[in-house]
Amino acid sequence: MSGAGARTVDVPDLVARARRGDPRAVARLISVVEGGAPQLREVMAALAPHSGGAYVIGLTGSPGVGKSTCTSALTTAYRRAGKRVGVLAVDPSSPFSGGALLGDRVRMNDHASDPGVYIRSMATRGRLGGLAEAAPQAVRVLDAAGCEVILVETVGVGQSEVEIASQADTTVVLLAPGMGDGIQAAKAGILEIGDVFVVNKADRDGADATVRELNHMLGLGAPRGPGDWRPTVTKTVAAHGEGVDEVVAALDKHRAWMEEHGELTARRTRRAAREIESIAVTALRARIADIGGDHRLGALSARIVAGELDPYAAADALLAEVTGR
Ligand SMILES: Nc1nc2c(ncn2[C@@H]2O[C@H](COP(=O)(O)OP(=O)(O)O)[C@@H](O)[C@H]2O)c(=O)[nH]1
Ligand SMILES: [Mg+2]
Repeated sequence: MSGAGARTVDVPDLVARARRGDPRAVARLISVVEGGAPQLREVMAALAPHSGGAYVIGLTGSPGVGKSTCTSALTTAYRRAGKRVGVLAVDPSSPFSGGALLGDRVRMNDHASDPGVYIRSMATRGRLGGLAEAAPQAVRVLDAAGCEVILVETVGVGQSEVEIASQADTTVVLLAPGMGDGIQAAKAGILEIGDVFVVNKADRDGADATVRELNHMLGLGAPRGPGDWRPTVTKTVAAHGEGVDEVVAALDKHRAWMEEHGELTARRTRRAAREIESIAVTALRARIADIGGDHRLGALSARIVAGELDPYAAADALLAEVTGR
């Protein structure tokens, strides 16, 4: 190996090892996709034939609601059912990334020593856009590595997190009693994205009221047809593993419903379409920069201001230059 030496990645070897369940190979592949390394394209091409087998579950909700605790409890439940589990924590304050109470860390350490569980937390790098782009690629790595269930934890506070949640096959929205969480949920638009709702911390006062409020608000939504999915609402005490089997049952039910109605493929197809578009738009921006975008834009803009050109014709001219047509 010469020149690029140390940074060169033997992609076919790495993919083969990841598929045999080597956690270091999985970690390396995720680092490649996360860092947008030169071999990102080669990695994605090598993974493509091996993806599509995983059931991707997104968990979202306000900080502190119990997403990490619930993710851990779900991991335990799926492991008991003999499934290989991948966990992707994109919550920067997540216990998976070490920012938690000792109890949470101990629980995750239990999973960390289990060869049937792969846990990865993703840095936001202070840029939500970067995160949104890398997360689906990291999911693909876990998928190709043979994880049958992938749990993706995200903070449900902004548009970007909502987008990440929408990259899952099934989206779980967590709420907790009190703190006006129900109203916050409506504001953040997460009522629309939830397939399975979980009222966690049911050991606290007001859980039943939150369930009622949630059911009421879900009932106010668009009228559903007879075959439509009706979001489920269950209570959990994730810290004690209570109610987790009911959540698993709700997830099974939602997955079965999606398969029966062609919704699983439809969702994945919509997701892929958005992903292609996003990659293409990013590539287009890069090419505009390559052809001296600022200069070209400046010249075209001056002609618009002078009344010689309209913005649509100017955009056409720019696109023609970029695409060579
Ligand atoms: N009382 C109670 N506390 C819980 C429950 N589930 C989680 N917690 C605690 O709530 C805190 C936040 O949980 P965490 O899973 O980190 O929330 P996240 O920020 O949504 O990931 C931790 O101290 C947990 O131990 C529960 O069901 N009941
Ligand atoms: Mg967390």
